[in-house]
Amino acid sequence: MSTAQRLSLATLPAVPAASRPPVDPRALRPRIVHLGIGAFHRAHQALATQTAEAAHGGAWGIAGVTQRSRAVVDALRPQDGLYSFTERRPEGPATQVVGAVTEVLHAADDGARLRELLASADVTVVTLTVTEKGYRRDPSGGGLALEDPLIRADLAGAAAPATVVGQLAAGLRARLRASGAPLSVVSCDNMAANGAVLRRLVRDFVAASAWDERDRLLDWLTGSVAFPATVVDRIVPATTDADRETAARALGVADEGAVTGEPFTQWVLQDIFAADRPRWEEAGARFVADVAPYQSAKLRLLNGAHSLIAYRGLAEGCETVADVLATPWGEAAVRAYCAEAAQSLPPAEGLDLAGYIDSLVVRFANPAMHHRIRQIAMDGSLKIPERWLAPLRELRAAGRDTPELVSALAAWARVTRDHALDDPEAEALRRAWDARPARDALRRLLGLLGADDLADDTSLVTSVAEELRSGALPR
Ligand code: CS2
Repeated sequence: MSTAQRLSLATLPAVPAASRPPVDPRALRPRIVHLGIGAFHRAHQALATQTAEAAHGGAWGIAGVTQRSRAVVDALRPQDGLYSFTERRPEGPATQVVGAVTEVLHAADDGARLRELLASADVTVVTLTVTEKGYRRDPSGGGLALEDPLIRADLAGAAAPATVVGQLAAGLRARLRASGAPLSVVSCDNMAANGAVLRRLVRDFVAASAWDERDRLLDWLTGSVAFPATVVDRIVPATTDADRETAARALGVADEGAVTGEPFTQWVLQDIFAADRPRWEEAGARFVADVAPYQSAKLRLLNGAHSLIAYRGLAEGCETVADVLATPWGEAAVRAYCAEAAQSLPPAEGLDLAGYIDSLVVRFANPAMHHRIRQIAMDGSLKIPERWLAPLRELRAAGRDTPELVSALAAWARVTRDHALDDPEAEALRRAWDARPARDALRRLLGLLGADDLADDTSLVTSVAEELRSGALPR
């Protein structure tokens, strides 16, 4: 079989019919701008957009923007935006081409086109998956980090803003000038209250700018731009060469943009859109008044358990999530952690937490996933506050014991001490261990998580230090 040819509009007719997109990619136009066109977006929102389009039409195409890496541009531009998604079913992979992406932009190189699209009244939705660190929040978890050098440069009027918030604010300003057409800006990142957070960051940026129309822009944002909160869920491991080979075998052409993911997918959105949008409900998305119960359950159970698996697994020499689940302690550790974290979740209608936890164990154990724990361990300093510290604070305030969260923190602390981490705070985390005794190092670590309150909680710090000293193996 020759796969020298790349997937593209020209080679699409050669792809087996069952794997071709259910829509004609040529009939779409950019009506959505997506910031952060990584694997997750391609395996989740882009796929849902295509399903919605196939069922309901609307010509919903996506202009996908990559922030720094040119790899996505190099992968997708020669392929006319086409790529494949391979669902990793335990019984074997299933590959389908997605044709929802109509153009790929690089934020720095294509700044003018990005602004033009954000100003266009034909674009009514902006979605984002830029990871926690893309938001540039103040380390204490509040508003925009106004001291961040890139935010400062963007505020000083960089021609192509380097930060996501700078790009959005500049685009919204251009939109108000062009038409003032309403718009929905949809954060799809793993943060509690992601809509409200993003709204605040954009407003902080505008308020700190020297723009003449600053006040008018803030008024218009209030009345015409919605920032719905969302919960997104699908486990999407980083694509490997083996995945690209699987895709090429299924397609008969090479696909440099291939992505893969688990069968499960979920999208819950706050029903406050300001303008036209794809009928994502056709793809199973749920529109609800309040996403908060879903968000906390997902962040604290799935993502929290993921981080636990990552740090305990690293310390134990495991490679993948499924490896951890296959150890004698893996499933029990996940269940014990989830049982504790679930105590921080209020009962919510339609949310069966016990069933959710059972399904997590099955999803994590899927041997077809090869989900590397190093991928999850990345950027822990930004993930842990959302996943562990929020439930930890609430449970402690309610007078509850938190042995599992304490032991999770000890596992993370051990990894910051013994392993090199991919984290914006990696250097500071390592240097925290210059302090002795361990309790002082732990206080510093908690400070780096923006949790000075917990760093001052002597009983918590002592418990984590004891867990660390005992070197207790996972329960
Ligand atoms: C993971 C998430 O890498 C991580 O931090 O916990 O990417 C997780 O796989 C997704 O949120 C699942 O929806």
